[in-house]
Amino acid sequence: MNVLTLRTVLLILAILAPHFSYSQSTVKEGNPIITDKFTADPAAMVYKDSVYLYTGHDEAPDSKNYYEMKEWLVYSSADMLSWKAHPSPLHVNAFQWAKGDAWASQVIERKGKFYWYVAVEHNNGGKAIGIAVADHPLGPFKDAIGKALIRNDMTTSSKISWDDIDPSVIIDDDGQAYLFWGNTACYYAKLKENMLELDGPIHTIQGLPKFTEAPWIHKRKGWYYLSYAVEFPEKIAYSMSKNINGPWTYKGILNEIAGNSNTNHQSIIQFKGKDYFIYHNGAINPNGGSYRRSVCIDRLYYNKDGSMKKIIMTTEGIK
Ligand code: FUB
Repeated sequence: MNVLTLRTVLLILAILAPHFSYSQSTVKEGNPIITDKFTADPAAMVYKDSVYLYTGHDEAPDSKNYYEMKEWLVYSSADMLSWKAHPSPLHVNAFQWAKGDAWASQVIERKGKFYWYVAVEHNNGGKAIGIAVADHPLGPFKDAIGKALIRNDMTTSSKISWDDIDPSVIIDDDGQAYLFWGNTACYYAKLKENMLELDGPIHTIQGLPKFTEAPWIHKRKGWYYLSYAVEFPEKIAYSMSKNINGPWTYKGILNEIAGNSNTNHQSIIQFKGKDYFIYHNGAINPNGGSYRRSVCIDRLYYNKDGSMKKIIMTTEGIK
């Protein structure tokens, strides 16, 4: 085999590897759903007959009281109970313009491509939002634009350097895509059809009392829901609107403080007719906590008027 052929074979194997090499397949009852690693900032995507659960990876040693996050993880399930762990599809080193901090993220599909919006620390300082792209939900993902989509100098409503984190993305029924994100100020902007460029100005959202971070945008039966973390330690609250541009009406607390974790970071999906609230706590003993977090899932229920019932966090999880 000559060098060129060998290189081609190795490249094909690298591309196919994520689809065949499952490192773990578990049917585990109860919360947290993953116990062999610390997982945080869940963002679930329903695609065809499966749910793909993208998470951050808390790697801080027990002695460290701050985030240590270098890569993102992905799990898949056809029933929300049995989760397959796949090789990490994205490392922060994929973004040459970033120097670390693989923080919260969300993946969305458009026309057979998968766009992964991630928060990282920019080489020039301040948090920023990048985009990775792939042809399959399990990757391989690569930097889609070779630079940050959102930089700290592009947003001025909050003076802190970490206000450009926690991206959440939606494609509305008319095909218009929107990106939401923020910390202490909540921002949103339209995305072009290519999902790689902003399509207009960045707006700062009003009507989200005590907004801290972690916006998650979803739509159901003509209502837009913007859930987000409030205060610190964080609870999850939400606002509703009939228009994605607002005005937003505050609807109250959706989830209480998640035990011994300062953060809670929710993802909301409907899958096979049931609604789920996915979040993290610090429940793995003995070292779980704010910087060694674990993803949990509980059921979400709506009232007849479209508002959401308060989440009951359980150790039993879903059945
Ligand atoms: O994981 C790092 C940060 O903690 C996230 O960006 C926030 O949402 C909080 O969960």
